[in-house]
Amino acid sequence: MLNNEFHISKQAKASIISLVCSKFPEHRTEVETQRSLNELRELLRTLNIEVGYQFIQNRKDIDSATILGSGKLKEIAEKSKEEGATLLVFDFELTASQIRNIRSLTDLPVVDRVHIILEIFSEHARTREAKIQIEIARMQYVLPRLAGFWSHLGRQRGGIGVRGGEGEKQIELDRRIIRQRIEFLKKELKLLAKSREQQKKKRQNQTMTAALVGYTNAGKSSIMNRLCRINIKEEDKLFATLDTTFRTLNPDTKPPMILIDTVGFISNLPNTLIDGFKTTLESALEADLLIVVCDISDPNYKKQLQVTHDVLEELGAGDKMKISVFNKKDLLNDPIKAKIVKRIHPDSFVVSSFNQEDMKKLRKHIIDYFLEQQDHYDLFIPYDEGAAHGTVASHCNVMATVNHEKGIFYRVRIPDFIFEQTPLTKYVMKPNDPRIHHFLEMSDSEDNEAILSDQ
Ligand SMILES: Nc1nc2c(ncn2[C@@H]2O[C@H](COP(=O)(O)OP(=O)(O)OP(=O)(O)O)[C@@H](O)[C@H]2O)c(=O)[nH]1
Ligand SMILES: [Mg+2]
Repeated sequence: MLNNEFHISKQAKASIISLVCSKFPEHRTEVETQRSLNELRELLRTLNIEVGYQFIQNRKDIDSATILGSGKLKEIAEKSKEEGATLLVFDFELTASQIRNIRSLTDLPVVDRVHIILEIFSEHARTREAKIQIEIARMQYVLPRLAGFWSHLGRQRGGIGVRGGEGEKQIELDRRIIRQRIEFLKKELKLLAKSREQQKKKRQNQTMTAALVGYTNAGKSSIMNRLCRINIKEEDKLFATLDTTFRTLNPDTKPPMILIDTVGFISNLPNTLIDGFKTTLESALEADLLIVVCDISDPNYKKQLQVTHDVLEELGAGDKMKISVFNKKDLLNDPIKAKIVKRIHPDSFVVSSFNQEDMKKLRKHIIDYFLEQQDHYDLFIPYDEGAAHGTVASHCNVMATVNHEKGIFYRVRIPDFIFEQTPLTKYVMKPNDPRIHHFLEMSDSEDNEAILSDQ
């Protein structure tokens, strides 16, 4: 029904349209406008929609009825039709009446950037929760714009348009159906959220989590794949990932370390989607560590990084512990750029997810970070206490071991709330025990190689 009818036809050829206007955020200068249009091209490429002409108008003020001037819009329509374009895509959000007005001036279907993003999201959603969130967002977007859509649809259906009274009645009916559907979906979403909450409680205190966040196409899923050696969809398309995915970074650590892959950010993310994805992102934002991934080869990487930090701030994750990862260094023509970035962000990693050495270093850094968060304990366990040795193996991260004639010395790292639940407390050596220094000298000290060894 409605749900299918509001999808954009993939056979469309689109003209893309924007403006430069000092009063219009994100479109104040030619550079900003062009940057955003390039991104719109990528969004359309992701949908396999061909892009024809690009039009930009310089304006002092915005025309509230049509944004661009009516003369310009007529010219755009003429040229677009000549070229065989069947769709006008505006690189900013349009209101219902603006869509209607532009449509009647140009006699071509009109969609905006938000509609395109929603279209991509609805194609890429995989889990039930993501699908519902997108359907709600789409319907909330469609609801006020229904009249505009109806006139397209009337034409598409019978080629004769919709007669006044009949159309209005139908619109009212559609509105009611959509509102009921939104209510129904919201209830379903609540139920799903409840079960996710229960799963989260189960995970809490049993795992350490790091979430990969960042602009769309930065390489989050690729890094996740390399770090966990698994296979998550990675594609040169915007918004390849829409569902939060959990994977074990290292099954050998205690508790296990989990990496989370998340949906990518984009500038001007539609508000309806920010709300919808807050729930999906929430589990990621509760992670102990955020790994902020940025595509350093993109000329707009600074802007992308800014958007990422702004969205994190908006989601209340501004103060979380973060590691910055600048990815795709292999695509840099000028190696100086990597050095400059490293100087500005001294604690960051400049990597390529294709480079094994880089991924190994990053993985070690994340694991070390988690281990350093844990308390260390020095234990001495006599040989005949078999159960205790078993507990060390099953519950602790063993950083060093030394065999002695009476037993085994262990230096372990383990969160205190877990350690206190084990029967190991009675084997803890006093901090000033002179044997500790001696044992540590004999061992390779805090060598994490065992924990880092390939899975
Ligand atoms: N040259 C190069 N390409 C990379 C690198 N890392 C990832 N890519 C490519 O960049 C594209 C996007 O990668 P993804 O891992 O899907 O990006 P993502 O951040 O998960 O994107 P979304 O899920 O859309 O938010 C894919 O075509 C990857 O193969 C890299 O280090 N160098
Ligand atoms: Mg991804």
